[in-house]
Order: sequence, then C-alpha cells, then structure tokens
Amino acid sequence: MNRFQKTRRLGALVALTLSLSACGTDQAPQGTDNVQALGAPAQVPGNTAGVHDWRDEVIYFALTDRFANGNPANDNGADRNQGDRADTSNPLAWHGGDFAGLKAKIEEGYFKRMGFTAIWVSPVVLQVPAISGPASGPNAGKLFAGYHGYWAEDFFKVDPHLGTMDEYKALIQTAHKNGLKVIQDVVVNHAGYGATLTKTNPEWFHTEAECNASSNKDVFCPLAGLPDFKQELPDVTRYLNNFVAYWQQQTGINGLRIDTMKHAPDAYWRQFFAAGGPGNPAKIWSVGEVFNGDPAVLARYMDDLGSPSVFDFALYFAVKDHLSSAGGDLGRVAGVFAQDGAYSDPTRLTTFIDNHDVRRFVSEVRERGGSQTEATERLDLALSLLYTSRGTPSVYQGTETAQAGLGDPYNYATGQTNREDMNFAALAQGQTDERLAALAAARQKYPALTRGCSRCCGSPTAARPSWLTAGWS
Ligand SMILES: [Ca+2]
Ligand SMILES: [Ca+2]
Repeated sequence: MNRFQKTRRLGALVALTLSLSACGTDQAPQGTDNVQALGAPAQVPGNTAGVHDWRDEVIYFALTDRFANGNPANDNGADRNQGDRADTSNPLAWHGGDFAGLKAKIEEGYFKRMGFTAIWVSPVVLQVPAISGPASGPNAGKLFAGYHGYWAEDFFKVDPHLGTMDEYKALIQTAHKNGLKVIQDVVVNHAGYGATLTKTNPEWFHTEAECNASSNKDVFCPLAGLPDFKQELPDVTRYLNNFVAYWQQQTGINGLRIDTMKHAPDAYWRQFFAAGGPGNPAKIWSVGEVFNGDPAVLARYMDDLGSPSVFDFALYFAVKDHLSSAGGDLGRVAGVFAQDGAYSDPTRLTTFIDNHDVRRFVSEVRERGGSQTEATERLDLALSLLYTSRGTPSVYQGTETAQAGLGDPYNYATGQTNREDMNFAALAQGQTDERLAALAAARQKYPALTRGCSRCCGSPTAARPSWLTAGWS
C-alpha cells in the first residue's frame, strides 16, 4: 500500500467513524413542516429533475464567468464601457464564461461523470458597470466588474455576458433532461454599487445614520459599501419577494442559494420562508449562506427562521484548520459533529470545504508547509469526510483538479486567486475527479451516509419511515 492509498484508507476510516458517531444522535422527526421541506416537489414548470430529498443530492458550484466560454460573441456583454469588455488578464474583470459553456459541459456529461446531481450557478442578474478597483496591491488601478454576479443593477434581467433569458432557460431544460437540478444564487441584502434603484428609490436603502444608530451592524450597515436594502419597508420586502418568485416562475429552477443571509433581518426571513413566501420550503429547496462557525447560530436560521438548509461553516472551519496538516486536532472535527444536537435535523445541512470566498483547501495545506503531494492527499481526506458525513456535499469548481487558490481576486494576482478560470486540461494530471465519482457512488449505495441515522437506512427506493414519506408525491 503506497502513501496515497494509506491516506485514502485513513480518510475513509476517519469519515466513517465520525459519520457513525453522528448516527448515535438519532434525531427525532420534527413534524410536517420539515417533512415538506425535504419532500415536496417544487411547483414550477419544467421542474422534473427527479428525487426531492436534497440529502440525496451532490452539488457542483460553477462561477459561470470563470467556468466555460461557450460563446465568445457575448464576452463584452452590453459593452456599456471598457469595464464590460472581457479581459482574462485582469482577475477582477469579466472572463467570458457563460450559459452556453455550462450547457455544453452538461451535454458532454461532465457533471454526471463525477456523480453530481445539481449545479449551483452564480447569480445571473444584470450587473452594474465596473467600478475602479483597488488603490494598492497586485491589482491596483484595474477595473472591477460584477463578473461574480453579486452586484445587481436589474433584478429582473439576465446579464448579457452570461447569455440571454432564452439561453438560461435552455440551460435549465438541458440540465433537467440530463438528470441535474439547477440552483440559482440570489441576493436580497444589497444592490450593486450605484444601482439605478438607489436613485429611483433612495428610501429603500439604509442610511449611514441608520447604520450608525443600530446595534446590529450586520443587518443595518452596508456590506463592503454596497447599497443595503431596508427590508423593514413593505415595498422593499414585496420587491425582493417578487424578484425571487420571478425566476422560479420564469425558469423552472429547482433550488435557491441565498447570499448574505445573516445581513437581512429575521423578520424578513420569517415571511420569506412562510407559506406564500418566495422561499416556502413546500415549494422550493434553498440553502443559506450564514458566514458563522457556531452551530447554534446556524441552527437558528433553519429551526427558528425556516430555512431548509444552511452551509455548514462550523464543519468547514474545523476541516480547514485540522485536516490540513499533521498538527491538526481531529478532536476538533469530531467536536463539530458532537454539536449536531444543536440542529433539529443536521442531515439538512449543506457541507463544503471550498467556495469562492475562502482560501482553497489545497492552499490551506500548502500554507501550513505541506507539499503539493500532501495537499492532494489531504484534499482526498477532506472530501472523503465530506461525502461520508451528514449533509448535502457541495463542491466548488476547480476542486476536482485539486486547484490551489489563496483568496479573493481583490487581493491576489492572476494565478493565485480562488476564482481562476476553470482549467479542464488539469483533469488529466490528477485523480480527484475520479475520487469524487467514487464518493458520490458510495453515497448513492449506502443511505446511512446521507441519512446519518440507523432507522433511516435502507435502499433509497425501499420503504421510508412514515414521517419521511408523509406529503410525498
Ligand atoms: Ca462568452
Ligand atoms: Ca443588510
């Protein structure tokens, strides 16, 4: 057995041990609401993508602009100014990736081959024009565009860099035909810098005085200076609800990834997830980004405010800090699972080790002195843990090629960022993609890995416990 195989075996053992320890909690069912959250199909046209228990899914996150350029003709978007023009030498500019590129990769079988069942696409809405970038650092003086999608100009239009509305619909239909669900990334906390809404409806945004007067800066103050919606106003709530409902009605998306969840008021989320709200779990699954490593904080968004799932930042932080070097303390990872009692149902979490906001796991290992070989082995270990633990795994583009990435392009030069263009050629140089396929197959085969409790085990098609089948179609 070589070192790599040994690491793999260790990874499997660690993960299974932790997973089984989670089994011991044997979470009690929480009534009809949760059952519907897991089981009810979304009532939207074209939504025919198979099972509706999201614990059975494995999610791939594509940052569309950085994934695949299927149509060079749209690379300059609306070409409003220089900042709309694609420039792959600038990590803060548009690079050309689009819906056509994603669709082609679906047709090629790219996602299915690795066992993915759902694709989370970065926000699709029209972005504000580029702004001036950093004053210092490696990207000083460069234009800074909304290539990531989090700077909305118009919440009801597709950004032309990504394609047209018809192309977006075609992408979703192609995904469904190929057994893949589509998760749309939505932002209700803020608009883009200088968005038209800030001029037509300035009263819709928190003022500096309101920010200063508030004890809850997370909610009432601008994030990175972005215009912060005043969800307390009924008109704003209605507008944002309409925005989220619009995309469901128009496109047949299967899920929502909700950005900056802790930056909007609790009352907003309560109505959002209520019956009749745009995130009603009986109609659509969603996962919220609550950037916080405390299970008690994360649990509140699911159990008190109604979110079907949130990203498991608690597990992310433990894995990042303690699986990335020989000096790590696995007890800290086990400690996260030991807190699973904080959640009414920890199997509803969405797990990850990489995303577009954090240092990639491979770079965490390298930064702690690990070699590239060790980084790849530890990545395997971390993914093994992810796929054999409770929660729906989500994998960020580039992880399948063991891509490195130090952080947000704002602070790093091209080649060092966590949002590099997807390098498909690198697939031939590693085995992480094959490992992901094997792990996804294991999740399909052993429901204990997705259910995390002994009484829910059995084949996915076998009779399910009554609390789980209630309300299923
Ligand atoms: Ca393009
Ligand atoms: Ca806010």
